[in-house]
Amino acid sequence: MTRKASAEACANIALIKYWGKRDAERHLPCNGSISLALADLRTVTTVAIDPSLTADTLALDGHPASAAELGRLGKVLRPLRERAGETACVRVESVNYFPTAAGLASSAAGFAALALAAAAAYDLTLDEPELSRLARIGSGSACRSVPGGWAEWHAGTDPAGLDSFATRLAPPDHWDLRVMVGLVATGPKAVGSGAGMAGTVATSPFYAGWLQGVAEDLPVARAAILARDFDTLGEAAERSCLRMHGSMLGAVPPLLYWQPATIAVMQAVWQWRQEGLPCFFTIDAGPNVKVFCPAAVAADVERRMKFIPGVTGVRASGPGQGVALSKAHLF
Ligand code: 2P0
Repeated sequence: MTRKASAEACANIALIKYWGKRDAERHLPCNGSISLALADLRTVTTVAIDPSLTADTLALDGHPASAAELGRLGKVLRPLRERAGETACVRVESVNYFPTAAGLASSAAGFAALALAAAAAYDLTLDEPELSRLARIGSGSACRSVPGGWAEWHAGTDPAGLDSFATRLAPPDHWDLRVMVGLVATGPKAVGSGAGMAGTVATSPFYAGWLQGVAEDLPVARAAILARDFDTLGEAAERSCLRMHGSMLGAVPPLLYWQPATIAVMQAVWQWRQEGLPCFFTIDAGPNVKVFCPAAVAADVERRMKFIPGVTGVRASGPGQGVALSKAHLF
């Protein structure tokens, strides 16, 4: 008999960024980070335990996964199998409802959904910190998609990562901000974030400054979210983004994810703020720019972004929920 479960999770956008690992195998970060889950950038993952299989299978948006992706799947499944006393293989399908591998953190939603769906398929009940740690083993930022809403990933100090998981700072309806994902490129990027982080930690003289700045920005952003202080949060988020990218520029070889259109959006956002439009940007390990603003001005920001040359699309999203089981199986 095949046991099957599906789960749905949202991507998340880091406002205070995660950049650099103290343990690459376990995805243990050098610094804490703070994020907002995005309701409209979702992944659905179905896991079926199938004793007739001789190896795990994984399909991403209908395509067979690479060996590296299967390796990450195995890392997440291993602790669940040990705990459940199971050896049977699984068939996994995951569908993203947004462009993958373009700095939109599709792996975050995917591994959060995988952790819950796989635990449910193996008939295990994990509490939220356990699920968050499990999702982190697949992809670091995935741990923040488990609680969803406004979330903080605690870097932790435990070598095994027991204290490195995300908790919810506030529910999605705490503050009705909008995030506009400005699409600059949708193809896969040349340097993945894992390699980018490793190069920055190992070679950038700016990395120590990055860590010092993030330690100062975390309490500022946390308090600004709780107080719904938009300008303070926005300033901290832009600072975090720019310092993260600055640390990459100091790496050997240097790492630059921006395209001309990335910079055009950044400069437009600064101009719009001067004109009185409340909005800030943030950029992950890719060329796309996310602009966030209060819901009341979202339509104006979206319209303006679409006019910027090189921006090929804008995907608007409000705050999203944490990971949840879904009755809609993919197969
Ligand atoms: C973040 N990024 O905080 C940062 C900002 C990109 C820039 O987390 O190697 O896919 O799986 O731990 O989580 C993207 O990196 O990396 C990321 P792994 P992940 O969202």
